[in-house]
Amino acid sequence: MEITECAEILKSQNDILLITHVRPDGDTLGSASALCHALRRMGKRAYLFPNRGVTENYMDYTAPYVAPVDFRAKFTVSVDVADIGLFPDGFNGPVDLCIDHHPSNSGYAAQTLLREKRAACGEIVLELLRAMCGDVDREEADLLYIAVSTDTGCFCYANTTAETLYAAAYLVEAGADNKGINKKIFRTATKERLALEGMVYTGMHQYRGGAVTIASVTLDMMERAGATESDCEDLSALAGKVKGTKVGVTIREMEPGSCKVSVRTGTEVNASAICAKFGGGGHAMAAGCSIEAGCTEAERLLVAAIDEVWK
Ligand SMILES: [Mn+2]
Repeated sequence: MEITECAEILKSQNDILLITHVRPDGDTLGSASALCHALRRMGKRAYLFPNRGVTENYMDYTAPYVAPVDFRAKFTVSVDVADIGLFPDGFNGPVDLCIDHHPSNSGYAAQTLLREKRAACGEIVLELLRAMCGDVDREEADLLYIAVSTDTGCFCYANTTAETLYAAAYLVEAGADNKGINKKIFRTATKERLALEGMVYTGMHQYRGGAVTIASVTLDMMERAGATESDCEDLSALAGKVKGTKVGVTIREMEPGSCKVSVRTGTEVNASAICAKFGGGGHAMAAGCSIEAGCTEAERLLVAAIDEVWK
């Protein structure tokens, strides 16, 4: 679907409900909130479906857009939601329009605006708002800057393109508070998060001469650090920071005997193939799975799986 086509559809609708994904990140929340703000600027009733997973960092930004319990939607739009399995708790569909950038998008919506090469949904929504309203205002610029910067690790990850940087430049010119947002999201951490990181780094194990680094986040570590869920964003990036690592694995104990695993790789090894051994999947360089075992046993199983996949 063309951007202009999508803009026309939204212009013709009212009472619009915007859906963000489960365990919402800055991209889904920033993109959906910016779209919501722009729709209201056009005189429409628009709200975000109340997502229970919004972490503290994003609450102030999304609060003005959350739907009241009696809101009756006539048109539903999902933003950054690749599949129905990622719907937020309490939402079951259907979805009229999906705006997304995940190559894995399953096509569950009646219509889909998909741009697989875009690093963030925020880039797509920026284009959409420019087509719909001609510009973005300061509030939308902040929200879209959050979207674009968070999905690219503040423009550090390999998904960052010239288009991403043009989008960021446009948003800063439109009044986005890039300094304040960068400080708050990328340069500030709770002391609980930092204590947890310290334990994770200290407890890492390496295999195959340091090419495989495995980090564990146990319930005991969480308790000793006094950490909560909002202290746990992006923990899967830590293992890959160790020099020489080609496969970075993070094992997170969710409850005793049950772990969530995330695998990050370079081009040498397929992360998805490793996770497929445990019924999981994802992208070639970033994948995940669950293992019903404690962290120590999960680590043993993962080392064996990596040896099978990476001969
Ligand atoms: Mn995204």
